[in-house]
Amino acid sequence: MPSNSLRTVIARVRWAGSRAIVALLAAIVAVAGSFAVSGRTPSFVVAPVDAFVVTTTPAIVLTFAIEQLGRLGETLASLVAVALTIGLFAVVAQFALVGGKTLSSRLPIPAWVGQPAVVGAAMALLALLLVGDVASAVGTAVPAAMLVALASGRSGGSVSAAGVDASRRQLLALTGGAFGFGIVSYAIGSRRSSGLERDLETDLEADATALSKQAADMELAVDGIPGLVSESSAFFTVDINNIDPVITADDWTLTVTGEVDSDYTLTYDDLVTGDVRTGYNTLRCVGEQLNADLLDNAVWTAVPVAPLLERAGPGGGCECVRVQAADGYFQQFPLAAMERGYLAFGMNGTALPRAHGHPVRLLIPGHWGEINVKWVTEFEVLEEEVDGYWEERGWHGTGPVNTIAKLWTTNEFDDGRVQVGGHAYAGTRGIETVEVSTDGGDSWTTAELSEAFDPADVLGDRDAWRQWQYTWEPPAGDSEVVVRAIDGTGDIQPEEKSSPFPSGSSGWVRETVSV
Ligand SMILES: Nc1nc2c(c(=O)[nH]1)N[C@H]1C(S)=C(S)[C@@H](COP(=O)(O)O)O[C@H]1N2
Ligand SMILES: [Mo]
Repeated sequence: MPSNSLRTVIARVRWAGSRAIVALLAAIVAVAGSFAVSGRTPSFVVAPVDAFVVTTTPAIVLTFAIEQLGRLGETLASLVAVALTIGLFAVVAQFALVGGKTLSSRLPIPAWVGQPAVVGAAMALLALLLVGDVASAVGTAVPAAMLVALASGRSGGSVSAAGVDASRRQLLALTGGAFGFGIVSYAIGSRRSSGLERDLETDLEADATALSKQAADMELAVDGIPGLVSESSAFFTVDINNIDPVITADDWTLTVTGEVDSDYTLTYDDLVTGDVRTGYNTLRCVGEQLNADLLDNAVWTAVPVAPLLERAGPGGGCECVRVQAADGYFQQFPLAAMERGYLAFGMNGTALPRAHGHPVRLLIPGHWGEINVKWVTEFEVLEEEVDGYWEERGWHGTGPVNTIAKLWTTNEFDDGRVQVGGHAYAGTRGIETVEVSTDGGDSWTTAELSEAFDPADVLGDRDAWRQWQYTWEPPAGDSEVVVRAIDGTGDIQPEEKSSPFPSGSSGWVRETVSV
């Protein structure tokens, strides 16, 4: 009977089509539910997929993303990770829908019970495999099961025995519902994940506040450039993963191991009762474009690394250490640099924010941002040198930072004068002078500089930026403004341009000013 078999085929296709849509919607609400429960933490089911995406992305693509895309690259990577996770859950949901139907036909339970139960269980199992977190797993299972239950066909008020067999109108309603649930989950999840940061001792906070005030008093009056101390929330972040580790101060330990006389493990309370210092320190990322702003300064609360290393009695053939972090990041660099480093647990008068390495990060004065390892967990003294995370990908990020004068703002005054300004930084060499040319580099004038911080207030001598400004009356037409810094050793910032990869951008910043 051809018409009958045709009907069967149509019915099959419809069931397959609506099943695929229901599986996709179930996956969307499952992932959203996990976010509502976990927020941006490693318990969110997207976290391991995100880490997988980052580690399997070829170095050349990563370099492009860092150099050319910056924040946008991070957002794209996040979206790819979310899409892949939803895809993974959808495939599993698809099998679970079929399995649920088969199960119902074998057992005396209706499909509209069997399918939601099996889909819910499958989502929970997948979440457990991915993140091993029961709350997150329940967060995926409940909304997915509910969605499948709602999708179970009801004709004329009676529940269809066939299970998922949604009409087009029903599918539309479910799609709307799933996206609505996604938005609500996003809002709930975004509000979580704070509150794990400890209060700093009040006296440490007072020291930090005093240094912030002092910096504010030293600032030049220039519109459009950042202050001398960056707010923690505005301080740039660069991470290998889009989802930061969650480590409480009580859970944190640091192990000093490898080629040492005796290993030991330090707790947070051991650390903060050490030789605590408060001071300015500037970080700059090796991956930033010449005139970009992956450069910030904060007031850190920290203890020196040297006595902590000394306590273990470091040996080994290379005079070098590998530092490991909770996000799988690692760096290797000389003991000599480590011995001038700090372990920071406070930033601008509060506990170190999660984005900046809560509860403890390294600060290695004068070196590129990448060796300032966040969420630090282990120092391993080595016998032989090994590559760090970024060295494995072709970067040379462990050397001292390049000298840079940034031109971040141009202000035109009513009287016809023009002001240019920005920040300058040269690591532990310090900034001595900033010079400005308004004729393309033929002649140079000294710019006004913000007063240098007292080295006693800086973690790492002179390792803090300064502000500069220059105001003049330009002739009508175009002026080519060029800016360069001279560091504390008297070296002029090199003129030659180089791109960030592999050793950091350098060269003079040039800008055409037209009046
Ligand atoms: N554990 C860990 N530490 C890390 C990174 C990272 O991805 N993981 N990124 C590094 C890089 S490349 C830079 S530039 C600095 C940035 O520090 P910030 O995010 O606090 O500004 O952290 C460094 N420390
Ligand atoms: Mo970096």
